[in-house]
Amino acid sequence: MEVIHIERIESVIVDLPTIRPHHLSMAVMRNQAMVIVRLFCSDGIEGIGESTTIGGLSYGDESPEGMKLTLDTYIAPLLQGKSALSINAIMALLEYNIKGNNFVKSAIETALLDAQGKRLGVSVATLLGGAVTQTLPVLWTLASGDTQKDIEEAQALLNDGRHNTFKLKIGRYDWKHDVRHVSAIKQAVGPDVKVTVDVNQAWTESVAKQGIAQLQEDGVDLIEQPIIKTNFDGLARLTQYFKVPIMADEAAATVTDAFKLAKIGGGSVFALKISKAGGLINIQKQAAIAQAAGISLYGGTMLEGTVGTVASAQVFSTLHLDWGTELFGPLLLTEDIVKGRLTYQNGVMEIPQGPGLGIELDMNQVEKFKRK
Ligand code: MUC
Ligand code: MG
Repeated sequence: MEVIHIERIESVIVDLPTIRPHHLSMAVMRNQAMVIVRLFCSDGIEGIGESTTIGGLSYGDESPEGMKLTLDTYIAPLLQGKSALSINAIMALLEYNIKGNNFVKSAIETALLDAQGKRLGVSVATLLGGAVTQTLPVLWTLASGDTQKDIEEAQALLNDGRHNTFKLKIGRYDWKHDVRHVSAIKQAVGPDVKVTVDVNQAWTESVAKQGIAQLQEDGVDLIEQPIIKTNFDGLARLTQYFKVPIMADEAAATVTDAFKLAKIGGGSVFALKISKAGGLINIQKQAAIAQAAGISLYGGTMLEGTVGTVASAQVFSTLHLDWGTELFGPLLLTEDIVKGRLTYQNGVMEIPQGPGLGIELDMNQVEKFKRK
C-alpha cells in the first residue's frame, strides 16, 4: 500500500444537554461536553474519535478543555506527516512523547481505526480480529437523584422493553440512606430485574463492609467500585469476603491496573472503558488478562456520545462480556451529532455495520453545538 500520511488533526468541544440531571457521587451532570477529533489523511479519508469525561475534572484527571489543548498543542503537530497506516507505531510514538492523557489517546486511536476501516472497507471490529456479535446488551442507569422518580423511570423503560437491567448511582449521601434508596427500587422492579450499584469510590472499606452486606441481602446483583480506586488490597478483601460480585471500575483503568488487580483477586468483574485504557487495543489486552485470571468483563462507558459509544461497541463486540454493557450514553442526550441515531430496543443496541465505525458526523449539528 502506498504511504498515506496524516495531514492534520482538528478537535472541537461539543456541549449537548442531558434529558434530565444525572446524579453521581462526585457530580451532577446537566449536559455533556465531548471532544470530537477529526483526523484527515492524505488519501482523502477522514477518521473520527471522541474524548469524553464526566463532570469536568471531578471524575478523571483530563478535562474537556485540557483534552482539546493537548490535542491541538501537542498531539496534532507530533502526528502531522506520520504514516496513518501503522496504528501500533502511532500509539507507540504517543506513548513515548505524551505521558498519561489516556482519554485523548483513545480518541486518536479510534480516529485512526475508523480511517483504516473506511480505507479497507471493513468495520473497526474486523480490524480488531472480528466481532462475535452484532448486538450488545445495554442497561440503563437510574440517577435522577430521587427514589420515586427512579422507580417511575425504571417502570416506563421496562414497559417499553428498552432495558431490563438497571444500575443505580450511589455514594452521594449517608450509606444507610443510599442502601434504603436501592432496596426501594429493587423491591419495586422485582426479583427478575437485575439491579447493580455504582458507589464511585465513595465508601471507606469499613462502611463498604456494612453497606455491601445489606445490599447483598436485598438481592443486588453487582457492586461497582465501592472504595477508593487506589485501595487494590481492599478491593481484593471485599471480593473474597462477599458472595455478590465486586466490580473494579476506576481501579481497573489501564492494562497495568488490570494485571495488578488480577494478581491479587481485586474484583471478580472488570469494567472496561476505552477512555481509561487509552484505546481499543488496550481493551483487548485488559480482556486477555481478565480471561486468564478468571475475571468477568463488563462494557463500561464514560457517558460518551455516539462516536465514543460506537468505538466502545466495536471493540466490545470482539469479546465475551458476562455482564453486558452500559453503552447508553447517547440516550442520555437530547440531541446527537451523527446522521441517524443508534437503535436501542429489547435490552440491546445494534452495532453499526458499515466500514470503520459505521457512522458519519452531522456537521450541521456539530456546528450548532460546538463551543464557541
Ligand atoms: C461510571 O463510573 O461507571 C457510567 C454510567 C453512569 O451513569 O456513569 C458512568 C460512570
Ligand atoms: Mg463506574
